[in-house]
Amino acid sequence: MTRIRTQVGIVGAGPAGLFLGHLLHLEGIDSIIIENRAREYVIERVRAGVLEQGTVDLMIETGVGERLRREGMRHGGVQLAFQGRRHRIDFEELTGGRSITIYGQNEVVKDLIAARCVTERPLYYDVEDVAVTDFDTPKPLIRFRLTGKEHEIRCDFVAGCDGSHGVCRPGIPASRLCVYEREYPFGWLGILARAAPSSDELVYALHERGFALFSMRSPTVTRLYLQCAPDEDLGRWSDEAIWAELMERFNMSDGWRPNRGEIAQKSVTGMRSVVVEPMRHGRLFLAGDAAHIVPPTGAKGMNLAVADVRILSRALAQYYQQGRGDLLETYSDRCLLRVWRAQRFSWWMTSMLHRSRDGSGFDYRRQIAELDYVITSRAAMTSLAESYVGMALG
Ligand code: RFL
Ligand code: PHB
Repeated sequence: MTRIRTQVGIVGAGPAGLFLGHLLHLEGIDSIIIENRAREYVIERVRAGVLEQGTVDLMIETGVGERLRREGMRHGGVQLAFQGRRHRIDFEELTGGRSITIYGQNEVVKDLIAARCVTERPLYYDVEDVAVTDFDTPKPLIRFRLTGKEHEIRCDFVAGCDGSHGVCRPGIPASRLCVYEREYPFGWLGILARAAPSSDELVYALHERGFALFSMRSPTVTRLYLQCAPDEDLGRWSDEAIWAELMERFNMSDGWRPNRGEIAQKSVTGMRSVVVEPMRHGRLFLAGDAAHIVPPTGAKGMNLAVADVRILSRALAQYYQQGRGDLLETYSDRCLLRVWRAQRFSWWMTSMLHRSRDGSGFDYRRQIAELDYVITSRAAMTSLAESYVGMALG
């Protein structure tokens, strides 16, 4: 048995866990990060692409934004497409100069891993059988196996940053949690294509056949999504069928289309909204997807994870530097304010842009009216823009 002692034990090396480790290091606080997947798997996983201004600013301020500054693609707006036409929502003009940046989640993760390696603080991959206990006592315990050996970490606090399928949240007695949940009756089929983006901005499209999203990762890689069934069988989709469906849904009267290219990756994701309250149990603090999930239409998941750990790192810094726990006490409430705002926005974007299968046509006409309102009313487009670029980080 290997026994280790640290101040903060972090479970999960996604954006939440790695960013927390980085922020704590800058405050002089010791941590150990454990991850049950392989390093390559975590880096290769294709996920989010949109960073809010606050996330970008935090990366730059804390010294992990150098490559982001060089390679991130700054976007001053997005486009909404319906009935064959695209309409621009100008974020910069509507929000006093705020914008979003396209930079893959895996790039964020790579930059944070590089920063962690420089600190020489521990980051263990491929750990097995993780169990978190004693978080109701002053000395929580994390147990796991690494290369066949049992390990125990005694710490002051545990950060549950282990995503939606982790062990931290299920380790809390159900009677002490309130879980709010909504499943959506659709999923996204996503592809990465080796093709130059044919638009400088994202295009969110509602078509009679369903939602489609045009995004990108770099000047040579386009990212595209199609609304599908939540349990869609990818095997039924040949590359040709995916392109045919995309071209149909992005059929614009000005002739605009995504560029085609070799499909490098494809996957299907279901969509749900989840919020766990409270986000703290004794000395266990949940952050990121471990505490909440949003449907991806609002592009908020990773940004929420970063916002949570920023609040948590400040609270822990106050505890260690001033011996005070008031920011730890208010951690959950402060995070949940932003989380529920993001849930509302993500739900609204999802319901406005996806085709329900009720077949009556009422919802579709209502959605077109809503989109028409958003592109013609300055108040409505400002509301979308403000929520999309995100609340300033507190
Ligand atoms: P993660 O990234 O899931 O990381 C959790 C980590 O914990 C590990 N883990 C464990 N480690 C140790 N022991 C255990 N028992 C463990 N169990 C699990 C996991 O292997 C993993 O490495 O959660 P985190 O850090 O909270 O980050 C959240 C984000 O990953 C997520 O919210 C976003 O990807 C959501 N998302 C988007 N967010 C945005 O901000 N902007 C976007 O444009 C955006 N687009 C998306 C998205 C998510 C998508 N999918 C695939 C769900 C688009 C898609 C399609
Ligand atoms: C992405 O580029 O992967 C992306 C962009 C916008 C979203 C979701 C995902 O709303």
